[in-house]
Amino acid sequence: MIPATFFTSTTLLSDLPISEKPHIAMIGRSNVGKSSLINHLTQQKKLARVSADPGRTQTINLYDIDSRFFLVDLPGYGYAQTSKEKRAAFSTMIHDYLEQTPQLTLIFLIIDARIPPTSLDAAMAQWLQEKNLPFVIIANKMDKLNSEDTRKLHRSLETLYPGVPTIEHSITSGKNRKEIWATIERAL
Ligand SMILES: Nc1nc2c(ncn2[C@@H]2O[C@H](COP(=O)(O)OP(=O)(O)O)[C@@H](O)[C@H]2O)c(=O)[nH]1
Ligand SMILES: [Mg+2]
Repeated sequence: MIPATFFTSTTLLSDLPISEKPHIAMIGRSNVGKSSLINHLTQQKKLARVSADPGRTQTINLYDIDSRFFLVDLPGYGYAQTSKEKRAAFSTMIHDYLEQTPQLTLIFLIIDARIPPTSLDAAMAQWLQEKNLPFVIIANKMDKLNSEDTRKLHRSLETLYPGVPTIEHSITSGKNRKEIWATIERAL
């Protein structure tokens, strides 16, 4: 098992560690499975808090992975029941973090494979491309799709995000956990 521990939780970029260790960040809408992916990768069920209750993670949470790098759990965007002011602040915090963290090595943009990509996901992908930030799309909850749904998903991903690498993933089936690790290792 990979040694993984909670490192810090903050809303202030200035509180982030000065360490030069790489950051691998999870972004995506609330409830899409960002925290679950961290737990799945590290095989620790309770490392990152998973919630059935959307909009919970409102801080930037860092997890130390084997003293080599940080996995970073970011607040979900677009949760409708968060107040408008808070939503604006979260999105500023997310964008500031993504733009102002030189240690940021790779971003996993996690989408729910069951729902056609939302305008927020598309806006985020476009913004990441504009900023030249390295990202990979994780199509999550693949256990919920049949083969016809999977074909449709790929068609829509190819149309919306041409050329962006995509990895299918599921915590339930364990699909592509190793492939995601390999992607992280290549980025480090
Ligand atoms: N079926 C299924 N459910 C998942 C998967 N990943 C996460 N979930 C569920 O989705 C919900 C939200 O997960 P969470 O990790 O808290 O999402 P976050 O808000 O993006 O951090 C939880 O009930 C998880 O158990 C998956 O691959 N398949
Ligand atoms: Mg979460």
